[in-house]
Amino acid sequence: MTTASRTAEMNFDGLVGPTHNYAGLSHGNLASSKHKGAAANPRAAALQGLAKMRRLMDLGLPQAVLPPQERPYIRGLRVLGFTGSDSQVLETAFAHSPALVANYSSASCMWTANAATVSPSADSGDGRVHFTPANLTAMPHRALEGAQTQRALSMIFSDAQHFTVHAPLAHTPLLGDEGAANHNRLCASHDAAGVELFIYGRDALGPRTDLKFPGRQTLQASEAAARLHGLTSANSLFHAQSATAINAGAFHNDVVCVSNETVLFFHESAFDNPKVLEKIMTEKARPFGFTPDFIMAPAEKVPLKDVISSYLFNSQLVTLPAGGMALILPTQVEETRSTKAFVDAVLAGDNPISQAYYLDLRQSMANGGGPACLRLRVVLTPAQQAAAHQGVVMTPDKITALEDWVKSHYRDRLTLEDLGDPAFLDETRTALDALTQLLDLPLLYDFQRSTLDTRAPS
Ligand code: SUG
Repeated sequence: MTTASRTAEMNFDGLVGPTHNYAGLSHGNLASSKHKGAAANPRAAALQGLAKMRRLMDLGLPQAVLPPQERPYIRGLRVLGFTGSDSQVLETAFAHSPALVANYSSASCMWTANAATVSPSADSGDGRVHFTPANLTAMPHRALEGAQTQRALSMIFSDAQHFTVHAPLAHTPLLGDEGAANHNRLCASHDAAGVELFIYGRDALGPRTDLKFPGRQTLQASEAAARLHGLTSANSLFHAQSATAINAGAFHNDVVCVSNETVLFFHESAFDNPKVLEKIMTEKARPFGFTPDFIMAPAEKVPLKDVISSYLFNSQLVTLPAGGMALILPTQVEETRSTKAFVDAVLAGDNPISQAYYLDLRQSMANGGGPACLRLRVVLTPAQQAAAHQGVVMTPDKITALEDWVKSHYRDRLTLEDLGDPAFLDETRTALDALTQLLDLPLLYDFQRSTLDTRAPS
């Protein structure tokens, strides 16, 4: 691995799995509902994701991947009482309910911003990086991810001297946890201690009647993650996402907000009482030696509906090795007049953001996943970078190897009818088996451990 000589933020992108499809599973996610039943192109989706990773590496940024999870998830269907060979389990379940199999076949773990909440060792106080895998309780297809995420993170960050991978929080409406998609971190620079900002959609113990779509992240889950990670009231802050944003289709906070080092880049409608948030954050930042840069898009210049359709704030905001920051945006932002004009104004303005790159991520975008959804940020010291599993760290050659792997194993057209086909199950397993060799993660998947074992995954 190209171990950086300094503390750096490493992006762990979700490698898009071979079952990428449009099943319309996410109520409150307008793109997911709109594309329900459309034919997907898993090959293009995976190649678009890899092209994004290559682009960030070309900018000099460290890059890694999280592997796709096992889908269709046969062991999960066995737990529901389907029996026989793996092919029979799939066929019987599909005959019973194609919609059920769609839930057990989703490639949704590609959006690794939802994989976990991560606190760097500079914040946690015990010298370790802490991970809490998200339970994703709000959506049935995503609620399957937590246990497998925990396993993958435990294999990649196995060194207990440097890392603590917690269990996902319990699957209860009280503790709905969607991971880093509702978590920001402000700091003077990535190697410094900072203030972690948790944005929740719902206080599960308080009354909230103004949501027409699910507020997936609860205050109680955010507080639990902060406690588990050793954060204190000095370096954490909890604030509500606005009902206006959720009801307009911002099902995660990262649809209306992104942070990097001193910058909080957000829409006017992102939060309840944004001025209060700015004031408290400014006070909390002071002992950490920085003043936050709040860059807010006013609703009169950038309508919320343009934000939701273009995913302006689901951009990656990265610190360039030579200094300054760049936005990595979906092409939809360039194609939308109000958002393009706003980005141009930000680039010309007096703030740390000096560059913008527009990338084609249409396959993921059609399910409501932009550049920021596709990555989990992990700040690592040089020693932690060296202690992480090197097989998932990207080099230009490894990206090429993964592109070749996609080209030889992925379909370029997938519909909901295909999900019940045992031949497709075999295809996905052949692909995932080959992947574990490429990433040096043997026995990552349940089907590699034992196809006859019907117990719930560990
Ligand atoms: O959870 N879409 C995902 C998109 C997640 C985006 N992530 C962040 N904003 N961080 C979701 O709603 C759609 C799957 C389908 O309909 O087939 C889906 O799961």
